[in-house]
Amino acid sequence: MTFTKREEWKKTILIAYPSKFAVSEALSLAESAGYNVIRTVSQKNITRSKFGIGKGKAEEVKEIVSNLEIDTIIFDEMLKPSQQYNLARLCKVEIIDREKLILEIFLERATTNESKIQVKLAQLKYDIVRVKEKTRLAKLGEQPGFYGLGKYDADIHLLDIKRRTTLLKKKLKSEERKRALHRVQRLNNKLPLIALAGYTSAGKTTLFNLLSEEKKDTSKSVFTTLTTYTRSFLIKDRKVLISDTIGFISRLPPYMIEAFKSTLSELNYADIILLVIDVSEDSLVIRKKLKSSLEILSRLELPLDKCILVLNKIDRVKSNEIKDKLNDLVITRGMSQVVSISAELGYNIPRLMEIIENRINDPQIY
Ligand SMILES: Nc1nc2c(ncn2[C@@H]2O[C@H](COP(=O)(O)OP(=O)(O)O)[C@@H](O)[C@H]2O)c(=O)[nH]1
Ligand SMILES: [Mg+2]
Repeated sequence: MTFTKREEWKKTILIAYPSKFAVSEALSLAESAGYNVIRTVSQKNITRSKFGIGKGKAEEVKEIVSNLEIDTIIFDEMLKPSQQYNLARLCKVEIIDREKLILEIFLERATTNESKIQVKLAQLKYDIVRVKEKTRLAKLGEQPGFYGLGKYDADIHLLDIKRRTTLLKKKLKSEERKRALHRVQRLNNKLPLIALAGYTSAGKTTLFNLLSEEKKDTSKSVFTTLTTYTRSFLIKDRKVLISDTIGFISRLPPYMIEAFKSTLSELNYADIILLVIDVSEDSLVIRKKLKSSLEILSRLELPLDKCILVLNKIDRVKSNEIKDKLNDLVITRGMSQVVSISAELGYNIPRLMEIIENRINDPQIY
């Protein structure tokens, strides 16, 4: 995954819908799961019955797989086990569909026991339909052991999955009890926590790296390196924590919601949430993403007044468009502050820091 060198990442073809948004989101997701996408194949309809894509396109993909020595195909849509199997059998490589890709990322990002359990539960849900398909195919005399349906041990069957599900649900209950305790500890820490939220590819990680590297906290405190995704940094000598989250993902199947929420658990403890939006996108996309971001935050019961709206990638917006785009975002009622930045170029970061500083010095918060 992400900790290996890029050259060691799996060589991957991405099959996605042709929209710019769909492709860029899928690329970011693939990248954060450690796949090296060297070719993107787009098709309008990727929900066809046999292979997901049409027969001709599938043959084309097969060619590319063998010519470029591809290891994996990422299919940016949910595939039925039979489709996944058919395509894998045709192309002779593993097919990672959208659900599987998201689950891999969740697993990598799950930091608490609770979120690990949530992700495992979601994985078992994903597996169960595939094990069923495997049994069905085996009865038909097929040998579904390779590629398509995952590398399950032969002895993993439905009963085992059900047993594990029951066990995990029990563990989950006890973890939920512990969570209350964890929250109390967090409050005792007294270190302000800033969490990053927003859609994939908005620039959260870029901003996270910028803030935590530039204003690095070099003291040898236990908090200096919490996890890969939470670091501490200094604002005018005051130590604060910052957490990068996986962020929001579109088209999430309902059974993954709990796992998704738990990968965002840092948001629950955050004093400040930086909601990062990519303003280089079309106004329509921006509006849509902002709207659903606010919906997700409210579903997670996170108060909007904790949020600072960070409009990122301002370097890619023409100056005459900036005003229009900002006017367009008047729907940000309830969000007390808005700041435009470029995380890549470091533009307006002092202003962002100032806003954060004022927030954490607000006696209403502490
Ligand atoms: N032009 C420009 N690109 C940016 C900016 N911030 C991030 N990016 C790019 O946007 C892409 C996604 O950024 P990333 O931080 O991984 O997004 P995340 O998915 O929200 O963590 C990367 O290719 C970044 O280099 C910015 O301010 N300006
Ligand atoms: Mg990121």
